[in-house]
This record gives sequence, structure tokens and C-alpha cells, in this order.
Amino acid sequence: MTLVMGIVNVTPDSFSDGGRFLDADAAIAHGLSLRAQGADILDVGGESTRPGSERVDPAVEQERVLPVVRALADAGAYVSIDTINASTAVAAVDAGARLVNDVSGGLADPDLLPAVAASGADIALGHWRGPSADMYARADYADVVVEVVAELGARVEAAAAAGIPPARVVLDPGIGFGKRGEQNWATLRGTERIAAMGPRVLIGTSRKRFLGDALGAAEDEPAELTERRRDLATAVTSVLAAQAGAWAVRVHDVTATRDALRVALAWKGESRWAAPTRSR
Ligand code: PMM
Repeated sequence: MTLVMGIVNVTPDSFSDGGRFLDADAAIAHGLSLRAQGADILDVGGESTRPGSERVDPAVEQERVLPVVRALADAGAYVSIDTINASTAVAAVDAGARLVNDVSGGLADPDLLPAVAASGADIALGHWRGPSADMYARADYADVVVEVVAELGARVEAAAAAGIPPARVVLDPGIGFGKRGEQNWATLRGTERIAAMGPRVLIGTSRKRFLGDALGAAEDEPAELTERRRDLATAVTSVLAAQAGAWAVRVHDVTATRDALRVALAWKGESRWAAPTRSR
């Protein structure tokens, strides 16, 4: 049963209300709403990793995310912390997060893997070739799946060397990270091969640009329509990821993806929605 990870971004531009307190409040309410829609995991992040985005000081990141992590964990949610900073990872686990989601696979901050090892949390290791500011400069592959598998394999070894066994690891091929249009589709076609590496697999396609490219959006398409179309595309890629063996999918629109996964289950004759279980 593939799990749905709902995205809770706590960045100033995520919510139009402005001030930090309102941001935290709105993020908590949003997280609870995603949980009510059926999210199994809530992924809280305070630093945008989108292409071209600037780095945020870890102290500012922590000010943003910690109240949200604490409130959602206290409400009983399974919380993951989307960070590439060791200090934020540790503080978030102290506040109740159970999974550290590092899109850099432990490469951005050398202290992160040992810190997560000591914390007892699980870790999602993303495929990453360098900071968001210039990630496309490294989008150069002879065979993207072969290279993603090899580079993720090296991160699994680094995690093990730091004291995190593969059973505590989740692998993410990093859709959109250092990959251009078609390279993302090629990577998705390799999901089974990534799943065959052993650890659980997480796939994040939600609202990403390559989906828009596939949909052929007109240049003057209203942003709201673009978002709706990409959410539907995300639900489709998430079902395909589930069929290819993904343990979880990371999405903004939990309802759309949850419903799409329900439909796929009904097709298979498993129409009764069972409570999700962890695959370890
Ligand atoms: N993508 C983004 C942020 N965090 N984490 C994981 N594990 N996988 C992803 O694909 C991923 C991520 C960027 O998307 P957002 O800015 O819309 O959250």
C-alpha cells in the first residue's frame, strides 16, 4: 500500500498572510487538513529547494519549521522534516519528526548523516548533484537511471558508514533535481530498478515543471488552471509510481492522489481502503 506524503511548506511565500506567526498557524492548519484528507506522512519544509532558490539560514529555517513540526507531531501525525541542514534535522527530530527528508542525500551538510544516525530517525536520501542555484549545470547523463542508481547506492553506503542501516533508509531519485524534461521521465521509467536496490522508495513529482511541459500548457494559462492540471498529472504519475513499487509519493494535493490510488486499488480488486502500514 503506497503511502501519501503531504507537503507542508513553511516559507514566507507559501502563504499570503505575511508574518511568521501567521505562517506557522496557517501551516499547522494546512497540515491537519492534509491529514484529514488522508495523508499518511506530513513533510514540513522551511527552505525552498526549487531551481534557482536562495539558501536560508538554518536558524531562520528552524524558527519557521519547529513550531509546525511540534504541533503536527503532538496531534499524532507522522512528520518528516524536509531539510539539508544537520542542525535543523536534529532539532526537528527532538520536536517529534520521525523521518529526515534530505534532498541532497547527505551531501550538502557532512554532519547530517551522523546526526540522523544518532537521532534514531529514518532518512530519505535524494539524488542530488549540487545546490538548487545551478543544479541544471550538472544535468548531464549518458544513462540517467544507471547513474542515479549508482549515485544513490553510494549514498546508501555513506549512510551505512555513518551508522544508518538500509532498513532506516528511503531512496528518492530526485525528480527535477539536476534533471531536465525528458531525463525526469527516463528516471521515472527506472522506478522498478531503483526499488530493486532494496530500501523503500519515495517519488516526488508534484506540480513540477516537466509535468507542465508534458501537458503542453499555453503561455498565458492562468496559474490556478496550471496548478489544477499539474495536480491531476501528479495523481497519474503517483499511481504509476505506486505500480512500479514506490513506498510513498510526495504531493501537494492529497485528495487527488489519494483518490487516484483508491481507483487503482479498485481496479486491482482491492477496493476496500485498508489502513496503511509501514513496509519495514
Ligand atoms: N521535491 C521538492 C522538495 N522536497 N523531497 C523529496 N524527498 N523529493 C522531492 O522530489 C522533493 C522534496 C521540491 O518541490 P516543492 O518545492 O514543490 O516542495
